[in-house]
Amino acid sequence: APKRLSYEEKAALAKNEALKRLYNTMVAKKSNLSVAMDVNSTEKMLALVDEIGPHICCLKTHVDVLDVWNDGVAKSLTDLAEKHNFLIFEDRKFADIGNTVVSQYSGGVYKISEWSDIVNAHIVPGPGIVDGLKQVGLGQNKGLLLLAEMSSAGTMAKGSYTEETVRVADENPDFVIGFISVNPNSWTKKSKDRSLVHMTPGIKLQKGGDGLGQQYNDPKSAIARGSDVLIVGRGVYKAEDPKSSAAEYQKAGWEAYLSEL
Ligand code: 6AU
Repeated sequence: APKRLSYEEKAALAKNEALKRLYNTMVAKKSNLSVAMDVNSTEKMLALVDEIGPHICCLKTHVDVLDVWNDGVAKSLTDLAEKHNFLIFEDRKFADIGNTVVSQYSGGVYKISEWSDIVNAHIVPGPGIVDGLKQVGLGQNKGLLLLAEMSSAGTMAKGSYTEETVRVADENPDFVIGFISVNPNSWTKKSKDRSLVHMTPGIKLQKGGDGLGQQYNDPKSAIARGSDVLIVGRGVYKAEDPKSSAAEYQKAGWEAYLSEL
């Protein structure tokens, strides 16, 4: 197998500004941790993000689960991103035709493109979804992740579907920055672009599930399977002490990465 690239090497190959910033942030903070702050209270979300901010390279949001949203909340989030130096990934999972996602990405109540650096999309509709999102995001230096695999039991994102995401990514090297993936080493051999990032959900120090289909792997095995960024939700925000839990996941993820080089 070809030698694994360091985050610095991937940054040097990156063709997208958001991707370059992501790798540079990871290196600067020694963090490959993205926390999914999936709490429903906006006030609590902002307070927790301020606590764990020093430990993450990227904050993952689900804006549509929050109890309050307005331009002031968006400003608070981007202020925290600047204060702690992290990127914002809105986990919107777009899945519609190109013309519709243009509006969903830029308009509505959330105006996602104004405050997020990264979004993600399913390729179920075909490559037009990437063209639509790109129309909004490329000029603003945003990046797109394709859902190549999912962490949930019984996922249909597998086999030739997963491989098709590689082709769509290779056709859009300026805008597609990588994948949501679980076991990338098993299917990325065909990818021409070694700068792409693999972000992996379903991460917890204790293996197991949640009774609703989520399946957990530990940080070390995820990195060994080719993941670059670990996404941790409940492992951090449900912990008794979210800040020390974030520090623990940061350390586990970074040591796993160093051991792979
Ligand atoms: O650590 P958890 O299980 O509390 O949270 C996992 C987070 C949630 C999911 O919406 C998201 O990761 N997720 C995704 C993403 C990031 O796209 C894909 C997937 O296959 N599984 C998954 O859990 O915010």
